[in-house]
Amino acid sequence: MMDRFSFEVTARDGLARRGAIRTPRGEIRTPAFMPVGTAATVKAMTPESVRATGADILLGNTYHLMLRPGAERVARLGGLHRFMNWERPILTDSGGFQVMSLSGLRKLSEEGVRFKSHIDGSEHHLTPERSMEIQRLLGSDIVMCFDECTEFPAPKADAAKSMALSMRWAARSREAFGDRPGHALFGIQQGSVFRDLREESSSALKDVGFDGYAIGGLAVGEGQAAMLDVLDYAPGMLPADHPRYLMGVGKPDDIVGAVMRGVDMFDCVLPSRSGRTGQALTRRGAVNIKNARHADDIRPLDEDCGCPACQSYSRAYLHHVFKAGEIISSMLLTWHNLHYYQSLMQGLREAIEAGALAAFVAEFEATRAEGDI
Ligand code: PRF
Ligand code: ZN
Repeated sequence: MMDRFSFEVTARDGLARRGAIRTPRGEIRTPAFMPVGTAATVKAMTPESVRATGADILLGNTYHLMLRPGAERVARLGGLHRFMNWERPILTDSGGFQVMSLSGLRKLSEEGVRFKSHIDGSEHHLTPERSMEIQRLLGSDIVMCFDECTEFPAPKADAAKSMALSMRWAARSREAFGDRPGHALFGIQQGSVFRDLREESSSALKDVGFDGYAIGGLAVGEGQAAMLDVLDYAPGMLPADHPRYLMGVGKPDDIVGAVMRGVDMFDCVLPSRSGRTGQALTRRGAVNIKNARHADDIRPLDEDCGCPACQSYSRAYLHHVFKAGEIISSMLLTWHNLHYYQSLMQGLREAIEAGALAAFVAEFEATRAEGDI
């Protein structure tokens, strides 16, 4: 049925999958990268320009939007899609992760999390039920379960306790979400770097049953090698006929490694945030546009990039506008970075379709330099 949420794997190469998530608001080609639009904007970009980079879906945040401008207000204004002028799918994170990383005083209980806003110090309570309500008010297409991201490192007993709480919250999230045709609810696997906890978490989630399954609690300081060790087994614990989403990841090589291990969806602030701090991510590696050696360089960031920053501007100009603190610096570097991420995803999708992922990855690795180029 047209108005339902569905996922189809259309090609495989090793463990990697090429697929399509279909929603009433449009199709999401997987493997997919979701630009982060935390506060109802992908910073420094218009929605039209985000779409022009090739994005099929954005990520929004319960935590930020509940504090400002407020979920009930967004609902009165016609929902997040209309509010921010993005009519395609939106996935919203559930708030718990952002509470722990951003808010002031917070108190965790079985019920949920009490916390003080990082904006004005006001007091709030977030529970699985309230998180589901906020994400419904926003009009989110893909809703995330309310969970606790276990800190790293954590003793195994603590990781087990935290994971068990997240699994009870997942069941409450499922119950509160109800039946909403055309909208999806994703469970979130936790368990830190412990294989048996990851297994326990997956079976708890599968018992409840979700439309998609996320891998949470990674990219929290364990390092790439430890993350990839977990990804050697974690995706395989999740149902093959549903999308798998690795939350908050990552650098281009993290994404490539995770796609090879069977992950379908990603989000990360890296391309947008580093755009604003003067770092361009390219096929050949990172370019630090602040560096004085770019001041007289007439070349673009990347000769082979089709983005507006590379088509029409020199490194010298990008260096100048960054040093001068001009707004266009953030705009052009963010555009380039998001374009690079989306072209990487397109390359991965085409490689999987062609059964040529190994060659694509070899080329990806050979082209990249460590450090600044
Ligand atoms: N849980 C939620 N959001 C997240 C994470 C998580 O574990 C992570 C971990 N990298 C990023 N964002 N709900
Ligand atoms: Zn470019």
